[in-house]
Amino acid sequence: MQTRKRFSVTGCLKITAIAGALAAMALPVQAEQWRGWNIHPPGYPNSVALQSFAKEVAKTTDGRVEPKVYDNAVLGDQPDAIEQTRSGALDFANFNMGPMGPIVPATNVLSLPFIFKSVDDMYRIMNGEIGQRLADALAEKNLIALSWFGSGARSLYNTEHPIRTPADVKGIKARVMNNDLYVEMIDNLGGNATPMAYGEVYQALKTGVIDGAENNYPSYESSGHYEVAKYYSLTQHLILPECLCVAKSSWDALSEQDQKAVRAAAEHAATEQRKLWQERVEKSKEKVLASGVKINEVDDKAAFQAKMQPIYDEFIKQNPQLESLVKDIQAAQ
Ligand code: BDP
Repeated sequence: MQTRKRFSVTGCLKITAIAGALAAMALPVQAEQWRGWNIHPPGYPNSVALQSFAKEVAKTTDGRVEPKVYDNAVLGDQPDAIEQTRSGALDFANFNMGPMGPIVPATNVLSLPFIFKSVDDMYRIMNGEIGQRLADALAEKNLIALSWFGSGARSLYNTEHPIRTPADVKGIKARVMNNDLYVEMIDNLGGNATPMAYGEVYQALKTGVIDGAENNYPSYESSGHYEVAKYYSLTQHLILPECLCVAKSSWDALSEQDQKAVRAAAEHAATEQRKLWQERVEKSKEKVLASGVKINEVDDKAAFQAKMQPIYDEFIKQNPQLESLVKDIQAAQ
């Protein structure tokens, strides 16, 4: 008697086909829904670039990661959002390095007034080995910086008068971002610094709680601050890079292939943001001028710089381990 075969070839094929169909039906790949924080309104260069990032990531990970960007800081103010991203409650964000300083001390080097001579110097330096050192410092605090955006140069603006010399800052109540270095910066110029969330500045200017603030042209314009504070003085005291950062826990959950795709999308987003930025600076400048804003050069930038020396001295005294980073940035320009 012939032994019966356990499985016929056709039976095997059928089972394989059924199993395959079941797997396809019952186990669609679970997409990672990523929540992204953005402080700016739709249409702002950073917002547009973040949308491009989200779209490219969804496409190049074949839908395994689905980022969604929440504009206008609806998920919280910046210091809060930094903590949320560190803990993995948020998956990605575009952060300015100003409010990052209190959390990642090495990034405070970027907040030393006048450390960068130009926006181009900042881009070049952040694209290189120094940018990598800063990315490493961020990674230690659970933030994976994938690319660097620009945010131009920040200048002082106020409701009272043009600022031409440090003496003109005397008595001005100026809002600063959340970082003690900026409090010292304004105090050293003779003003009164008031740290405050970005979203509260418009109202504070309107009600006279503060007389001024400092920012780049696009933010001065898009926030509406120019409607109230009509004197924009080109102190250009800070040239701050911004990161496109991913939460370490979200990053670590990705396959190597998806990490590559996400990094490439972040780099493309930075290229787009930098290009859109330049265009927006011009548009914002035109818009504020058309509304009657008075823009002035400062007569003697060196006078402002000289007032910042004690900040450098104190910073290096408090953070001797960061002296080489300061020196390396200076030497690279
Ligand atoms: C803008 C930055 C944003 C800051 C804001 C501020 O892009 O990240 O939060 O300034 O002044 O230029 O708070």
